[in-house]
Amino acid sequence: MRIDVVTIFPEYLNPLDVSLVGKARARGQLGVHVHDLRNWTHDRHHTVDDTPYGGGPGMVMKTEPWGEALDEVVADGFESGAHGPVLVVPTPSGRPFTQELAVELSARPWLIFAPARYEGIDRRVTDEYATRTPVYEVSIGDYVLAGGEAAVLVITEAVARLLPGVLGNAESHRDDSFAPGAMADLLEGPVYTKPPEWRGRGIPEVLLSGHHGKIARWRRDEALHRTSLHRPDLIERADPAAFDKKDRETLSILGWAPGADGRFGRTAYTVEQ
Ligand code: 6GU
Repeated sequence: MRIDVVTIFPEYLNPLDVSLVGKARARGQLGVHVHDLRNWTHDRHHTVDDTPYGGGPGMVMKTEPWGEALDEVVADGFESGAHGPVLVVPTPSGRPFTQELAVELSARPWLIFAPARYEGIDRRVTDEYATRTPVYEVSIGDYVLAGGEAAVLVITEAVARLLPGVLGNAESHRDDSFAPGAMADLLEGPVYTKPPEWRGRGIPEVLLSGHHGKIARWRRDEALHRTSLHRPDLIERADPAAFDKKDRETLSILGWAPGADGRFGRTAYTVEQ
């Protein structure tokens, strides 16, 4: 996969040199190219923003530097053999970034990130590129960052770990919270490792039992418990067919019951958690 990032803060992307993404780059599984947007300005002050038409607070990023930058980045990429670019524009007004979208992006050969600072990029830039290539406007959550650079780091890491051969253990993403499959749509419960006792705290007996069925059941119950506590919306949304008889017993203890449509909702009685 090839990744280009055009930004006014190239150093902000330095973390892409380390950890999983850094290793993927070193192994040649990922090519990352960071570009300074100000290289495509022509005035003495390297101006990239201006006041918004219609008034209001803040500044808007200008069309011309972005247009020239993206044209050149796209042309250079094609010249080095890249194909199938998609433009990813991190913005708090984008669609939510989910594991599903990470999987979709990980199947693309070439991502071009255009993170904005200030109040955003002049709309005409995305409108223009949308005529040539898919454009994804993506938000990483319901809060406001000063710019999209942190979102580029988040999205790149979520996508890179899905690339073939990037994770050491091929099975490591099977049980991910939000991964499609066995534990779909439940948060993962707690995990433990040696020593067996630390500051007077032991580990749950069942994990030492060697009884795989009981361990799987315990993990599932912990996942249901944690999901009920932190993400009740996931239980409300879940396909009830995903819950077996034991799950239903656990959900009942946690204060959930199936409604008329079979989907689970809170009962009046909900345990303290
Ligand atoms: Cl992608 N950008 C900014 N500036 N704020 C955000 C965001 C992105 N996602 C959530 N908040």
